[in-house]
Order: sequence, then structure tokens, then C-alpha cells
Amino acid sequence: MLRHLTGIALLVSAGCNTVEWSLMEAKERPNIVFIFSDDHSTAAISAYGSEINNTPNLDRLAAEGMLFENTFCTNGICAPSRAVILTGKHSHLNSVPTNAERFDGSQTTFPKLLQTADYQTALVGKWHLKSDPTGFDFWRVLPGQGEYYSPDFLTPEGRKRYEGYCTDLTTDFGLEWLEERDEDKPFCLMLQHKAPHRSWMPGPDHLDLYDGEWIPEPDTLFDSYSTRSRAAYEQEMTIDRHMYLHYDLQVPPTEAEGQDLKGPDRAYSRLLDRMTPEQRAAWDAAFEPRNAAFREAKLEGEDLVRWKYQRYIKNYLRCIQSVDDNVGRVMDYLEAEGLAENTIVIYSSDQGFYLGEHGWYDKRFMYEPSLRMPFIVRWPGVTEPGSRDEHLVQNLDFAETFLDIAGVEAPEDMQGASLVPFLRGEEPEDWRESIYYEYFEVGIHAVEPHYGVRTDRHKLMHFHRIDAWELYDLETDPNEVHNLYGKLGHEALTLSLKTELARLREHYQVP
Ligand SMILES: [Ca+2]
Repeated sequence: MLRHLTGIALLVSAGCNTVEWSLMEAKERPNIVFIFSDDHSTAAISAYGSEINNTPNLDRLAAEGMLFENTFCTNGICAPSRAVILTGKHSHLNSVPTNAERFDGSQTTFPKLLQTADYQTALVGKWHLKSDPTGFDFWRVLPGQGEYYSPDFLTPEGRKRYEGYCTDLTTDFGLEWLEERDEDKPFCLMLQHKAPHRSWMPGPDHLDLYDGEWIPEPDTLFDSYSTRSRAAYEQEMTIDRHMYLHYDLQVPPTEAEGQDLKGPDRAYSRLLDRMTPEQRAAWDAAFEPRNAAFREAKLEGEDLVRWKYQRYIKNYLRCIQSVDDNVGRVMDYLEAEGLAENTIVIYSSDQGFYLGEHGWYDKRFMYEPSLRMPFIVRWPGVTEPGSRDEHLVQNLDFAETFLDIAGVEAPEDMQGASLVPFLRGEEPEDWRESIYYEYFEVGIHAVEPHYGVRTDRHKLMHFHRIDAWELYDLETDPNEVHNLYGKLGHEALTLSLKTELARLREHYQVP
């Protein structure tokens, strides 16, 4: 219903009817540039109030557009989030519940529907869905997670290595495609960065950023997990015990350590070997003195955790700085080409990330740091500059939003709703009051599968394999360290959330 209303609003404002959409001048139909990163927490964007970094270009995007304060993923890992965005359907219906599956490219996706409306579509960067992309006139994607330095890219013609830094190259390829596009048709360009995904390898421009500085630690870096279910104790994603010294923290192995490398650490030297001699020299000049000081200090216990946090967070933020630079490059390009006024620029990330909260890195859990996604939209002449929206929205809504922007009717079986009314500053009558989340993957980082409901104030999570529940009051306990489930006085709240959870599972056709 919402879809139809917003569609009409668009048509009325454009002064035409549905039949005439296809006849409209290309210049009147907005272009879409979707800039999408990987694992970028809102806590590392200054427009969202970051206390640890500055992102001037993302702030500029927010200052010229609308920042959504409450955007949540439906399933907090890489490939599933991408599948939800393409299909507008929850993971249990879109063929990719975990990172293991191959995306069924025969499904209806928003890029395919944009193509039917004469949009030119392109995808560059991280794809991670295993099958070849469908619905794109042009694609050049990273195999799997991709590499930061001298990455390989896949195209319909095959695999090729490119010299350079992945974040810069992804933007280069996107802008090159824009140069060669048909100027008589609108376009949708998806620029999908690997950064700031593990293993955090900063680019040549930011190797020395934060050198000698101390980044504030989160309140829960040394979380005891008391009151939580055993899922919180038994995960394998702590900075203390599960971060790899070489692969994750960029400390080369000693000769003795090199004899017994485990897990991702075995890949460490291969990543460095991809660098050009110039890149490698700059890298070594930055990291060798820091690594020598680390070896010298022989840290233990909490001091070692604190050092690991500093090393991790600085490299993570350095990777983000290149993403921010490249957001600025895209905005400058659009401005210089006279495209800025009719191009919607969106920034988002597949899910959030733990920046030391609960002692963790990684994502997966339904707790706030990884549940939240950044979502900023600049639509000149439509979104009020510097505006903020607080409604509960999800990546589930992106497909229908893009279709609405393009004047294309969304299929009935998409499960989200268009966000265009919010972008126009309108208030839909019956917006959702809760969101549904489900994480399916078993084994990786030992995070128990779970599902749950979040309202504007409360969150109820069920770790169903171990039948454990957690309940949080986000207003009084924003760090989610006081599990209220089973505590006296919360019976009515628990019951109402369980009822809402059951309603959502039925509504979204959870098997
Ligand atoms: Ca991710």
C-alpha cells in the first residue's frame, strides 16, 4: 500500500502518469550512486557522532542530505546483507542465509527491474555472492573477499590483477564506467568497497594517520558477560584471544613463530607479497618501528589487549579514511560533470562491527554495534539538507526505495517498504514499530544462531539451539550489559515482545 502511495506522490510531482514514465527525458529521472562498504560501524563516522575519527566527506554527504539514525541489517554478515539488498527479501527467502551459499542469480532483483526501466546498471568492487552478477550492464568484482593491495578483479572476460589500492581502484573503475555510459539514459552505479573488512591493511595515503595517538577505548572492552546467555561467553571473536597477530594485526612472525603459523596467519606474507616495491617500502617504513617497539615491550594481560585494540582500531580507521576520500572523489566528479543535481548519492555498509565493544571485533550478533548500518542519502531538491530520520528502517527496504526513486513498481513479494516518503520529509501513517533479525551461520567465530525483535526501546533475542533468551532496555542500558530476561518485573514486557516476535516471523514467512 505504502508503495503505491509514494509512487503516486512521485508521479504527481513529476507531472505525468505511469504510462508516460518511459517517455520521460532521461535527464528528469534521477541517477543512483550507491556507495557501499563492508563492516563500517556508525561509531566510526563523525556524522553519527564518532568519538574516534573524522570522516569529512561522509559528513558532507550528511550535511547535504538525510542521515538515517536507526537503520538495521536483517542478518549481520557480508553475503546475506548483499542478497537482502538485491532482492528486498529476508535471508530465508533469498537463497543466501549464510556466507556459504551461492546466490541464485535467476531471482528478481532491483538492478534487473531498473534495467527494464531503461536504467544502465553497473557493479564494481566486493560482490561476495559466488555466482556471476546478474542485472548489470557492466560488472567488475573482487573474487571472494578480495585483496587490499594489487587486487584481482573478475569480469565476464575473466580474472585480472590491477596495480594499486583496492578502495581507489574500485572508485576508478566506477568513474571510468560513468565516462563511457550512454548519456541519454539514467544510471545506477553500485560502488562496493572491500574496506574496512579484515585484514585491515591501510592504503598508502594513510599509513601514518593516528601515529603516536591514543584512540579512546569502548566502555565494555573488558566485558565480563555476566547476566548474558552462554552465547556471549562462548563466541570466538575476542580481541584478546581470537585476533591473529600477523594477519589481523600486521606484526610479521619471528623465525620461530613462522614455523607454526595457524589459520589466517598462514596467508599473511602472501598479502604483503602483492605490494609493489614502492608500496612495500612505505609499508615497512610505517610499521617496522612500531612492530619493533611492540616486540621490545613484551606486553601481557590487559596491557596486551589494549595494545591489540590500538593496533586494530587504527588500521581499521585508516582503511575507512580511504573510503571517505573516495566518497569525496565521487561527489567531486558528479559536481564537475554537472551530474550532482540529478544524482542520488547513498552511503551504507553491509552491517556494523564491534570496535572493541564487549571485547570483540567482527559482527553476527544482534547487539547494537553490528546490528546498526550507516545509511545516508543525498537527493538534491528532495531531501532537506542536514536532516535526520529516526524511523526503524532496514536494508530490506533498499530495493523498494531504489525502485520507487526510478518510478518502477516493486513486486508484491518484496518484503520491505520504500523510504522515499522519509526522504521527502513525509510521515507515512503505518510505519513498522519493530524489526526482525535472524543470524543463521553455524561455526564461524562460534556465534550461536539466533533471531530476535527490536523496537525503538527494547530488544529480545532467542538463541534457539541452546534455548537461551536475552532482553535489553536500550534506553537505560545502551551498552546491552544487563540482560533482563527472567528478571522479576519484566513479565509483561517479555510477553509482549514474544508476541511481536511471533507476529514478525509469521509476517515475514519464516519457515
Ligand atoms: Ca561485512
